[in-house]
Amino acid sequence: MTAATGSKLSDPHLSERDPDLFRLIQEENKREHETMRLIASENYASRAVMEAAGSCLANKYSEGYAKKRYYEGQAVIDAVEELAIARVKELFNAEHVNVQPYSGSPANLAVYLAFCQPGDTIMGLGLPAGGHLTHGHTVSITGKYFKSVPYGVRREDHRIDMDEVRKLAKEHKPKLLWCGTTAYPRTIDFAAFREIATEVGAILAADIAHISGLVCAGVHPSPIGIADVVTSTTHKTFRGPRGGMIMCKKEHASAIDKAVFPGLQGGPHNAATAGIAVAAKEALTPEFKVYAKNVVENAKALAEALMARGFAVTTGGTDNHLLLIDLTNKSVAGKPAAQALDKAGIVANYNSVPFDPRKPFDPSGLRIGTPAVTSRGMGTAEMVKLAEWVDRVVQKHGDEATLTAVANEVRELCNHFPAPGLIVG
Ligand code: DSN
Repeated sequence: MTAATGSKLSDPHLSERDPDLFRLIQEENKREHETMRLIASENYASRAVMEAAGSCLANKYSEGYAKKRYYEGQAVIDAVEELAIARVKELFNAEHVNVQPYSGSPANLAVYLAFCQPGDTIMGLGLPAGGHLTHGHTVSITGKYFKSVPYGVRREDHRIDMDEVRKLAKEHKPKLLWCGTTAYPRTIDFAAFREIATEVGAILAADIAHISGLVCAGVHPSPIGIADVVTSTTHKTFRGPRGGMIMCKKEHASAIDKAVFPGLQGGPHNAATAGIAVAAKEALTPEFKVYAKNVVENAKALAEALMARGFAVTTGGTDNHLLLIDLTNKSVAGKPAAQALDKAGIVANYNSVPFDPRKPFDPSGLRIGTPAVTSRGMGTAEMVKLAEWVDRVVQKHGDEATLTAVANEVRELCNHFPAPGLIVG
């Protein structure tokens, strides 16, 4: 029998180990640099966030919570998680914080697990009106395992219909009432939702995934202290790594923590936790407050410039980081418009508009958000230019020469606004 001899694994850089993948990442880096990122849920995380999120912390398993783990070797991981929690608590003034959810959907599932039994009634903004799948949509587990009663927006102004919310809540007595949106350009009235939840004895959950960066910077009202529980992703306006977090009142801390682990998840993604800690540190700075204010100013400027060019912006404008354009008065629907814009270096997504007669896969609208371009330092002058490009592309969506010409102009502008976290050159 021969004894096994140890052999050291080779450990070259990615460019050498896997040139194919390296090339793909370079391609994406180039695309992200040369195009205008206008998907409302996307952003550029800073270099510091990316470094933390790509660190050796990803190697460690750490089921449980600080000082109560199931594996040894946790001194650093405990410190990282406690740092992330402390910073998020300070930022949002939250009583209790859990930073372990893998993303927004698992964070929302933890809320169901903490407060509901299968078959319970829940209420949320319907997807076609700007809600999220996990707020009870029929194709989601949350619409299959719970009795979901969606509320909507008013036909006349496309704003959330609080009278309808109250009427439905009184009639159906939900266990859980969601407020929170993915495609809604206006301020959410958390206090009005609180009143209704209290009247019917529901748990009020606020999903602030899209607006958490705006909330912690004070440019959107905060649901902390109003809602029983608040969930968020960490990579949208918050500018962190892909991840999720839950904030709640102390009385719900144990139910939420148990729901996340061991209820739903195994070991937390510790490198993501570290990225959240860095993002929270960044969000505590005056610079971030200016950033968040600029996100909203840019969205408003873009909405104004588009409306001046005859675009129908739903609700007549925006209070937050996004706008929804209804293209019904144009010669092109949402999907072909989004595809033409993509070819022109303007990356947004097609989206249903309220009461959309078209199907979700081929809807009437476009959703455009300003978080990422604002991270590059673009301002209202660039938004006016962007509106002109959108107009040109929508008018000439079938004309390849126009799309190429706009893409060249977009690239030229982007060269003046390097994005955080990317390697340029
Ligand atoms: N995918 C996100 C968005 O684009 O709004 C929601 O989860």
